[in-house]
Amino acid sequence: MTMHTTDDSGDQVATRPAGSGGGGFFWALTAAAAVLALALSVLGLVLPTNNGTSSSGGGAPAASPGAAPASGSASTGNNAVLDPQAQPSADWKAFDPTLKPAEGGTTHDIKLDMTEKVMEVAPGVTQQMWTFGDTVPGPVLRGKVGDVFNVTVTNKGSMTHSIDFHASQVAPNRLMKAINPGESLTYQFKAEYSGIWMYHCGTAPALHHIGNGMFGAVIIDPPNLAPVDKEFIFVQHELYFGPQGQPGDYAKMKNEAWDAVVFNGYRNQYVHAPIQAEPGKRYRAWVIDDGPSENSSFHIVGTIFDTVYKEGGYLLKSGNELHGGSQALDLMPAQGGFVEWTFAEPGIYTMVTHKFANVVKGAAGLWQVGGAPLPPGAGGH
Ligand SMILES: [Cu+2]
Repeated sequence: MTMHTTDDSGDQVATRPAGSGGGGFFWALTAAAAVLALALSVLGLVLPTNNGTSSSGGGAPAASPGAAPASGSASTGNNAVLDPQAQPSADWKAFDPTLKPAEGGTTHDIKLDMTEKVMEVAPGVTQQMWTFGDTVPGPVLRGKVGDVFNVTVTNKGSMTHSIDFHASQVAPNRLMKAINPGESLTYQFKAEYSGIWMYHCGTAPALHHIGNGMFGAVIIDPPNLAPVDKEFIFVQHELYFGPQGQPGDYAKMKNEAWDAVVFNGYRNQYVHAPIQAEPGKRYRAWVIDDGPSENSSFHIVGTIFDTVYKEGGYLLKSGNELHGGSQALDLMPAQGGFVEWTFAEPGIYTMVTHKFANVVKGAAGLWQVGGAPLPPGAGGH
């Protein structure tokens, strides 16, 4: 059995001061948050039964709408605050982590709209995200080495954006240029190298545009990629809550003061919507850290990765002569790779970034393997 320990501070979530009338720091203890408690209990962490839990809103979402901050403005002080009692809304749907194979053909004609969309990013918290393709993260583009991508990007929002494909080698001033509202740009590139590559808006301040949702991944399969039973995509990134329904807080972004670290856009997403899998099957997860600022140490409790590919090469291959295995894929912002593994037996397996301060901030998910019963509080979506 895998044992994890943590120090006694590993079980609390500190949220920022609630602002006017908020009464200072609001300590949301995980004992009150069933889903988080569950994620941690699966990890074998001991939760306090606790004391001193305060609530700023009697169960109502602890947030209030405020004036829309201009891009680049400082915090307005009335940002949304996580309510540990909140659950995902009834019509919330998880971001499907299933990754499809690359489409056939060597030319990919893709249309990508830049939009501003209010979406739920955590239970009880909605934000106006700036997106590629109406989702956070944006859609995965996938092909093979040598493929050509013709991506026509149209700005359907109200502010200027741009796009930067790390999979490309181009003059930034030619293609990563400003796309004003209503304008389009066709960004053509040839995928000359394999890997999982970040794409993002690069309009100043890029920190705000990336921190508010404008990122995604391009996957260029390495030659002779081994077959697996199923592939998945996990984009780790941070969330910096602004006022309810408004863009994320730029001052927090500058201070690396994230409210949540998540996989694929939503806090504890795959605790609310556990991923289905079967023992004995071979899985591959492509993982990229789209930041903008925090690192990742991707780990699935109870498994060992027998194959690891990172930033263009294999660190480890199944069947290696040293019988080497891997426990975590370490990524800095804008790095990516994939891991492969099998689940040894039915059960509930938790995936995390093994930087545990971020596990209690939403970087946790569950794999429901072989139909094993879920712990109380998990699932439902
Ligand atoms: Cu932008």
